[in-house]
Amino acid sequence: MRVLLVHPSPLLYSELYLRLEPLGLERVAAAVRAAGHEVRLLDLQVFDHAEYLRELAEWQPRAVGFSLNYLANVPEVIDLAKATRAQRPETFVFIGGHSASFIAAELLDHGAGAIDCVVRGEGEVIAPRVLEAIGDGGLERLPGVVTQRGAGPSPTLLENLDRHPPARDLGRRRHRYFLGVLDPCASAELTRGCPWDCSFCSAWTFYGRSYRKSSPEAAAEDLARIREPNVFLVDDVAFIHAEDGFAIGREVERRNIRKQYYLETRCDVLLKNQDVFAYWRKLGLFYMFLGVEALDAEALKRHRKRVSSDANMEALEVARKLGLAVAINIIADPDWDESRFAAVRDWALTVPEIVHLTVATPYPGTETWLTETRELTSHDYRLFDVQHAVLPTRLPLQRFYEQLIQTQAVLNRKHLGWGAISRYGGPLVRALARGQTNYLKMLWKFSSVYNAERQFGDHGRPVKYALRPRRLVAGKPTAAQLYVHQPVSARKASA
Ligand code: B12
Ligand code: SF4
Repeated sequence: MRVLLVHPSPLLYSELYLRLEPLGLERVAAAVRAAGHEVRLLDLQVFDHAEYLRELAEWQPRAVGFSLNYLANVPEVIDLAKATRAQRPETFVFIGGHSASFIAAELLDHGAGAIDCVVRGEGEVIAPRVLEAIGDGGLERLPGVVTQRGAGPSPTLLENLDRHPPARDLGRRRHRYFLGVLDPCASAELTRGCPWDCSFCSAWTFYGRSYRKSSPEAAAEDLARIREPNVFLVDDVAFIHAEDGFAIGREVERRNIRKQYYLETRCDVLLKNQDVFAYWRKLGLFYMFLGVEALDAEALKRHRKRVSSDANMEALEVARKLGLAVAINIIADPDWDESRFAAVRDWALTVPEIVHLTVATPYPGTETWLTETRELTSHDYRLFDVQHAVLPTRLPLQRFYEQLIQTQAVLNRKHLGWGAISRYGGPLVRALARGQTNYLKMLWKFSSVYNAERQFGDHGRPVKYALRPRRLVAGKPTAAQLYVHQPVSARKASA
């Protein structure tokens, strides 16, 4: 059957720093294609809604699957599902992805009959089974599948990450994918999952705190297939186990694959496994993101980061010695006043790293969603993008945004505008020589994207779809309340 897989539009972030291929959807596409279906992929980060509706009318897919990793995309995806149903009532509509997995029932409610099912958890194994079951009435018995009639058992994890490498050939307008100066940039996955349990994050609750790896051969084979000169390694925490990083690296070296890489990791992992990062530096590692999150011990404890401030600073030193470009993130709490913002600005200006600020946001699927006692000030999905405050601010809201933007603007001077030209002149010239202008276009865009008035104004928009109110839990949340894929210990206990 004809299956169209769709990724929604970009959020605030992607208007400026990056735009990346929908890797998860490409893996689902590979699995669906392997099951014998004809598959197309449409990424609304680089196509528009009119182009989607045209494809629907002209290609007439039997099924449309939407990827919903980001909560802020919920209203868009619901409206697209409704538009799909209105235009082609016989088309089967299903939704999967990270955020969808935590709010399956409420998506079906919002869809008011336009969504046939929501698929929780990893899509590679289950998506072909869903397509097979269309029309037989037994969808809700499949693992991870939720329909208006009920929900199947817990989703099952993909046993072998080597299966279904991403169908990158289905991507169109790939030249539009970039990550800062890495322009153009592809994405790849070497390992999946995270064994830590930070309170603000849902990567661990999604995968049941599991960790899986590709075989060195399959990982290198996948990198070898990539045509772009730059690769974003999307692993939640890169090189948790040094031996896995070395094994893949050796295979990359053996095949003489030359790329520039960006990856994300933890400071304690960098400290512990310096050798593997140094090795990958030789293989082309260029840019890395370190999840610092907070400068003080109290906030690190609240985030359950399990790392000390001293270790974070030591890791920055190590990254500098390795000659890596580093971006770090700090979580701004809505409770911050002017002096806290000023302290971050002062600190950030003393370090060479690129410092990002995101706003503390309880997401469904995180522990803070269940335990954060401050009331949410908004249930508008669109504001859940870590750039808006959905908890009460100590400062008047507009003043909070002014401080946030002022701080981001100061920090951004380092890597946007003329600051960037002086730092990244070489890579920029190389990108331009390849005809790539994504990075150049973003250099002077900061104030049109990040704008206190725009962000404040976003709170006044009429809300068509609202997030279901939370039910707080007393004490520690249970596995059933937290996880999409149940951790091995919980699976054993319920067996
Ligand atoms: C890579 C990544 C990005 C990339 C996105 C690339 C892209 N175009 O999709 C970039 C860097 C742009 C990004 C940005 C942001 N991200 Co991000 N990102 C990730 C990360 C680390 C990995 C995602 C990934 O590629 N995984 C590998 C692939 C194979 O898995 P997958 O995409 O989940 O797909 C699988 C399933 O979800 C499912 N599936 C997916 N789609 C579909 C569709 C169907 C039909 C089916 C059946 C199944 C299915 O099957 C796939 C295969 O198993 C996740 C963490 C995580 N572990 O998920 C955070 C994560 C998704 N990001 C998050 C956030 C908050 C953001 C930002 C808002 C802010 C920020 N600071 O990071 C921005 C805004 C994004 C935007 N749209 O503009 C949060 C999500 C919060 C939420 N609930 O909304 C996560 C969970 C991180 C976290 N720590 O909590 N991100
Ligand atoms: S923030 Fe990073 S280390 Fe913490 S749980 Fe999420 S992915 Fe793991």
